[in-house]
Amino acid sequence: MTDTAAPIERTLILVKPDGVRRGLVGEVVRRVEAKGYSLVAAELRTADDALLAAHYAEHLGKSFYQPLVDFMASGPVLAIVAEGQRVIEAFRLLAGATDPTVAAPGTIRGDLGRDWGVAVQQNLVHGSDSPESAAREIALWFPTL
Ligand code: D4T
Repeated sequence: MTDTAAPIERTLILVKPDGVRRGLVGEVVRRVEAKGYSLVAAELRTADDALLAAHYAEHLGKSFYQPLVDFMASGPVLAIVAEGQRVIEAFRLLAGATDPTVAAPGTIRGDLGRDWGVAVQQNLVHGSDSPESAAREIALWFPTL
């Protein structure tokens, strides 16, 4: 069996409003770069309702949808496109489990996150979960890329 080279991928990373408020932008970027991935784009911006509705369309109708959208619009996020072989999978592992209280130590959420009263809402970062999600999310956040 031949081992073929993995294709170069791109993923959308968001440092959520809690991460920006806590001054953790540099720490998240440091971990992405230290792991060996390249930044393709980065922009600090406050997302509007239309962007968040599109980004979180899969969660529409869930009990946590509106509180999540309100939280995500509560301040600026750092939107990043990062690139490299298997970066989608790798950033999900760097981020750790959705619930920061139980996310493994060593991960962004596990090292830096906790339950502040809304168990899994303020979990510092988002990362695309598949190549299809990455393409959809990058087109939403960086339509000119
Ligand atoms: P994201 O999409 O932000 O990288 O998170 P995950 O992939 O780890 O988790 P998710 O899609 O299940 O949830 C998306 C987003 O919704 C928030 N959330 C989630 C919430 O506020 N309450 C909840 O009960 C759940 C399940 C956190 C992340």
